[in-house]
Amino acid sequence: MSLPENNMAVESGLPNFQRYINGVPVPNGRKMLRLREKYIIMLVLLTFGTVCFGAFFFLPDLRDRVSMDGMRKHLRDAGNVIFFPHARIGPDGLPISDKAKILRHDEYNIDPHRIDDKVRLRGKIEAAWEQDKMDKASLVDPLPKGKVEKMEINNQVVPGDKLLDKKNDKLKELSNDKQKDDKTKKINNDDTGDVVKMEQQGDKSTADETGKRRETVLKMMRHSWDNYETYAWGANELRPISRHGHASIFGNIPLGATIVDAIDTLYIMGMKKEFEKAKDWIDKNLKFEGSSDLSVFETNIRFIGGLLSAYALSGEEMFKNKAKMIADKLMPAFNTPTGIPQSMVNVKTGSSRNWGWASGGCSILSEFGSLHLEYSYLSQITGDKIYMDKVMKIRNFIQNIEKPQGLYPNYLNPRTGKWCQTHVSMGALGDSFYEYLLKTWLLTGKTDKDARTMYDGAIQAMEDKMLQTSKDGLKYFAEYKSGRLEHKMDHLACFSGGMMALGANGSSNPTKYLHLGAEIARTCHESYDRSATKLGPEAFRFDDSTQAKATRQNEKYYILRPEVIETYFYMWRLTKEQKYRDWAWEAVQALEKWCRVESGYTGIRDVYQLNPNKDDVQQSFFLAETLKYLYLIFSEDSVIPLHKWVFNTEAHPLPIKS
Ligand code: DMJ
Repeated sequence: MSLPENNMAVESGLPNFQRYINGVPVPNGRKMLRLREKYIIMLVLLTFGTVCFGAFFFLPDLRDRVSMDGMRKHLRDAGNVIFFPHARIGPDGLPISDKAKILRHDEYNIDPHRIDDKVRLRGKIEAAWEQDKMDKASLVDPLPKGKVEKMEINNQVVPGDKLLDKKNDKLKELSNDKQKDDKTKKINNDDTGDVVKMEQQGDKSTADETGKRRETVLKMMRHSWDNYETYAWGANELRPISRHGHASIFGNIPLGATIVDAIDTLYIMGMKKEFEKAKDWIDKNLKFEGSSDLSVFETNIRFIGGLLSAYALSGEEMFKNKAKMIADKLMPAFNTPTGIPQSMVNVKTGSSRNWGWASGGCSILSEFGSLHLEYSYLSQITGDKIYMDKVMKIRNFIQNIEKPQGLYPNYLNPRTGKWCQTHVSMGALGDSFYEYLLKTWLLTGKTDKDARTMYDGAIQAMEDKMLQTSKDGLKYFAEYKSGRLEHKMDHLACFSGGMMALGANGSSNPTKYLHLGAEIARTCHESYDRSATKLGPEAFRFDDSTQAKATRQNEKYYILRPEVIETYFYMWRLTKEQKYRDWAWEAVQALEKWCRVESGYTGIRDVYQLNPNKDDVQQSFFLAETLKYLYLIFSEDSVIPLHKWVFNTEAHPLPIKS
């Protein structure tokens, strides 16, 4: 049987490159490529070229870091984490797999300081609690219990022994006497009958208006607190719309994060009944015994900071003991060759680790750099130097290693002691490191000169490399990424206006830094003013067509953050320009309009939309920071005076060492 003509390959048993289409042989022998084939080849070459170009210019980490030797070290240092990555935990405390979605660092509702979600986590007021009602006047010029040598109250020097012996009565008496002299006006708080001291300065109308604004903030605090108490007592945070507890960054163990974070605000606002209830809960329930990985940074700034502040304000030993108990549980994090702590500790097992996403398991600058205030104060009040030793080891290490162009990158490997990349930020991942250098200098009564020197050097480098002026004249700190700038400023970075102003005194050029603080405040105010809700986005950008506005959907949310208001607070205290009080009042009105719900306050998903969707989370820092700074803006300077107190990064005041 003859084979069909078109089956020559089978016939000969040899390969043949004859092609057939529908059984019909396609003639061989064509020498030229068809036009379509040429286009395909060109397209392939073009794609290849684009990928190479992109890899070189847009992946600076790779360009900087990829070498066989580097790769070998990276694999060695990563240990088994690289093969068995830890489960990542979502903001509600559930493993990400349970959420059936991927959490990204900048995803909506993720605080970059909360790590994996980013994620994402600061004399006492020796005024006594009055037996029947809280007299706000007794909050004047507070000092820490047992540490007072002498105290100046309204220009009178009072010896420490007198204060200690008759502390509350004496303070109240002195304050009240002075108030009478000054014809200080008092008004009744309609909720409780508590007495709030009015302005001593300015004309009557200013005083009245400011007093009303302060009352409004007090009512906001009551609304937040009462609803937390009603619907989420003992849980970490409140879900104000669904009306139940929210696990938060601290996972499913109910640690009462809101109670501890807010307790000093309750004290400062004179909410005595609530303070006592919070104190009782902490005394009986705050144990930190569950098995959960906790962020060392967030636990420090919110829990240890909150407890230390409550101790400094009230003198109650219980707060100090609780702070020490928690700090002791975090100790395993510091067991690294460099002393740079890891990000998380399991308080039950004592195991510690870093976030997998953090540049391959590195420690984060803003986290290990934001322990110094709390740990040094804890050593001071307990007499145990172990806490101070831990933070001094971090300090010495950072001080001695090489800084690329004077800058401090966001990630550091705690095993090798090398920077993990060269991204630098005044916002997420960097921010409070700089803040703590300055504030450590202040907390030590300006004796820790190394801290000041490091602060000045870091700020100078950031000014040189990152400080920008937009087309319409707004100053902002861009993000520095391996020599290139990303023209974006985080809401978090807006704290830097206040920091610049606070650091002006003691700098080489006080006028310049006070002015820079004012400029950053203006920029951040613009980011609020340019939105429909008059609240600011999570991050805003600058380019040819955009100035101080968010351009990406996942940067348009507002989660009750404090940083812009924090800067208004410092600018008000340091300049006394009325506009800062007015800007703060704008924020109050916007919060009332868009974030207040029947059972508390919620974040919103898009500041550029009227009637925005809500995230149903009342963050604990709203009570700890946002409301506290608002209250202080509308109070006299003698309520937490800046020459006696330093706020940690969660707005928890600690007394300056005299
Ligand atoms: C707070 O927990 C602290 O202010 C921290 O330093 C940064 N992020 C939040 C509030 O936005």
